[in-house]
Amino acid sequence: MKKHIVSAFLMFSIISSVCFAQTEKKERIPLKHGAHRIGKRTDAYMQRWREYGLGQFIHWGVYAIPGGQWNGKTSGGAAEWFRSSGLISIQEYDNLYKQFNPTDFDAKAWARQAKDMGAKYMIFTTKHHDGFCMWPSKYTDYTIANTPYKKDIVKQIVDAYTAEGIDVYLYFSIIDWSHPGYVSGGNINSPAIKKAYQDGTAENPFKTKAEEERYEDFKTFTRNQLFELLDNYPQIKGLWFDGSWDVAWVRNAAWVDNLGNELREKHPGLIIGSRFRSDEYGNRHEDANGDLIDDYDQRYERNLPNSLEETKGFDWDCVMTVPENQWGYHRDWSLTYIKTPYDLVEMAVKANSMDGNFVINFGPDGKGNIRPEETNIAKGIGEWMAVNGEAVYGVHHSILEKQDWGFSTQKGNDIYLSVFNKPMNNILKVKVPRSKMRGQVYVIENAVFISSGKTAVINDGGRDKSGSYYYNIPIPAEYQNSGQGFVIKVNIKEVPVEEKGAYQQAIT
Ligand code: FHN
Repeated sequence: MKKHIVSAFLMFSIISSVCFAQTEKKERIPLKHGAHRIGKRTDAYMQRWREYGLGQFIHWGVYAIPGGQWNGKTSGGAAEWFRSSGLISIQEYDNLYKQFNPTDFDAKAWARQAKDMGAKYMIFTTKHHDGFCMWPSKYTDYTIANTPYKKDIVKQIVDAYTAEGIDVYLYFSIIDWSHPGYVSGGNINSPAIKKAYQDGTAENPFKTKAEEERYEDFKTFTRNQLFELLDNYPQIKGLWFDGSWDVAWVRNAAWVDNLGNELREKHPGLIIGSRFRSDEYGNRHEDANGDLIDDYDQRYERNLPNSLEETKGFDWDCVMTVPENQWGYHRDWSLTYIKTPYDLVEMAVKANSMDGNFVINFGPDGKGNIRPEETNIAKGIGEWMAVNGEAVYGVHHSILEKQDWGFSTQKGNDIYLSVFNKPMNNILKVKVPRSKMRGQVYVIENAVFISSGKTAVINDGGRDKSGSYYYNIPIPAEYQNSGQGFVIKVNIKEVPVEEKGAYQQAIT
């Protein structure tokens, strides 16, 4: 008997120590340059950002002149990386600006097109990795001021888009191949480089003392340019950084962190995503404790998260190309699959259903024209947004679980069912979860097809073992072959329910 008591006690101790170990809180790593806030920003600027739903990205620079081709040869790589394609000499590339004369550029027409597409914010490349500045920076000669065109392109963009009510964010590349002090220490995203960096065995990116000193000049130059952008274009809402994976930049985490504070101090409300800086251990986006660095997660480039859980509750956006991987203008779009307006709308709503914004990239040509294919895409998306935009703007993820027919978003008690995979039987089965309140259930009331304003028929489909209700909504003929995603807006309500016996589990 005693033996049994002892072993029961032992078992209890083992179980409780295992449980304790499991629930024990992970020690937080003290960080000086990790996230400076746990949880989301709650101010009005960021609230506005959260409500955008859809944005436009524009990659434009001197790389638009070759457009991925040179001397009859075509690069399969990204057009904005053409300087490194091997098809053009560095010297030729670095002199392209002398021909940059985009006489067809009409910022107002671009802004109108973006507005008609339904974009609420836009991101413009002030300077890509080649270092060419689309504004007349006083800190370098490699700028628009020294082209035949001469006029400040950033100013025209900021003014025109702001006038259309579209918020502007300025893209700025940390990588700058044109600056003599710029040094690349490799990409911290590479596991081997990151490990070496953390072990202290990484090669010093600076080969000489002089190189290290020149990098200090580069830092000052970068800082000056950023302040110059904020001075010149005070209407902008945020800075969109790129290329900060560079180890030379990562090594300067403390300095970069301080720069971020200075920029925010100068420009209240400034929004900066997670591509600006790393913590002192080289962690980007999420710091060593898993907290988001800066205001929103910028990890989603050309891909979307698969679930709301994957986003970890962070604010985020996804930037998407129309071809597979072309941001700048590439003359030959036959190289990869080209997304259709349908694809892009579906991706946008998918992003919105997981609390993200979706940003579609455009790459105008060397004369300042948006290519006809992109104009058609903007038009197609705009037509859908004009009718169904309610399902995209100012919404958040809904209480419904992800269902096979598409995505759902929510605003107050309205849930938008965006249907992209219409069921073969033309009956939409909608699963509504049980309320978390005991004795209550969610019920759907009033369902409307938002493009026609017609009321949808809602048939009760019964409930399952979890207490979730099913509704069957017949899809009318006009939506059965429309070839487009459509939206049904339903109103959801919590009501008391009378329990009628338990569901019996299968006995197997
Ligand atoms: O190398 C760039 C690329 O050219 C493009 O600008 C994208 C946009 O997010 N960012 C970099 C790759 O992540």
